[in-house]
Amino acid sequence: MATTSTEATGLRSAFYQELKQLHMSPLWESLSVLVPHAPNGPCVPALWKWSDVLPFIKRAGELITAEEAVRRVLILENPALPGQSSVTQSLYAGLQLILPGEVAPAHRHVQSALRFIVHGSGAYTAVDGERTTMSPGDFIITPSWTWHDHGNPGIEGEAEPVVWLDGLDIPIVRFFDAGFEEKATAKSQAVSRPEGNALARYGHNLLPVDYEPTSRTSPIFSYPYERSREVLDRLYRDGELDDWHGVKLRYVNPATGGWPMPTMATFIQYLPRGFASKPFRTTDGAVYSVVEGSGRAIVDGIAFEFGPRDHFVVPSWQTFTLQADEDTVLFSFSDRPVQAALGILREEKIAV
Ligand code: GTQ
Repeated sequence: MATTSTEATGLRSAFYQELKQLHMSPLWESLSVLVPHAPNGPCVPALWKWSDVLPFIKRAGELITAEEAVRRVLILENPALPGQSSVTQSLYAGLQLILPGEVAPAHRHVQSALRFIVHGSGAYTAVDGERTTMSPGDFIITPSWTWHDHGNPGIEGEAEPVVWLDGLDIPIVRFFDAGFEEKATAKSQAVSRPEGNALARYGHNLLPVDYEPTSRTSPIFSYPYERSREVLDRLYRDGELDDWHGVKLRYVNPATGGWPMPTMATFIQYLPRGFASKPFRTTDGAVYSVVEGSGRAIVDGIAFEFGPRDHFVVPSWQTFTLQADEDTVLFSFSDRPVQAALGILREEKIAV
């Protein structure tokens, strides 16, 4: 028997070698990896402390201008995916800096982008002729294929450097090999609408009478923190605390009730001081930005201690709990709309 098996092994590896020349391979050698019993991707959980990151952001600001860089961003790479510019297999995250007096020139691309303001106020992003001024905790959208430029009109020495989290579906678009990009001729796009116009039209449970959605993306570009924070507070006071999520809300496209972007879901969540969630797992791994408070995420038994402006990533299907030492607000984003559209999203609230 042993001889036969050794002989078989030898014959098989010779066969595999020959097969390679035809650019073919035997499924039975990789079946359990290709069709895993449960998600078995390479991503690991990781934490980026603001105190570690900030000095590097400042140095980037000294080394290159926003204009030269086009986008002066330090990418958050999953430690298990070095060089892939990915924080999970489907998501990109980065921290973008814009200094007073700078402009990041107008361009457009197929990739959808979200901005979550981490530090500083007074910079703007312009989409569709409307500028939105950024404040910490605001969630801002750049829809697929829309012209956008960023600027910080403040005076050097007076105005603040502004840093925000960029969340893009770069790996998804790369996966489909469907990326296009164009540079605008003008550095900044012309302003054709007053600030707040989109929020007035679409953000008050009303819509212009003849409005028909023309894209899959929310017509609101900005979801100000003030409003989200107020709702979290109110719902907590009304007793709506989930054992797994605390008070967790999803941002919506007010014209459809669906996700604000076709490829990325965004959430804002409140965990009161002393809250310890029950364990949870979901196939939509997510990137978190800590707005207020402190505590820890315990992912597969490893604790990641977080405070304001820290970022962390929880990969697909890894069991995690969230604990708050102070009243805590977390923003997060994931590829949930894609998984939901494909019918492959799975999540589990684990009872203990
Ligand atoms: O602001 O347009 O972090 O195009 C990566 C690619 C930001 C942007 C990023 C981009 C942008």
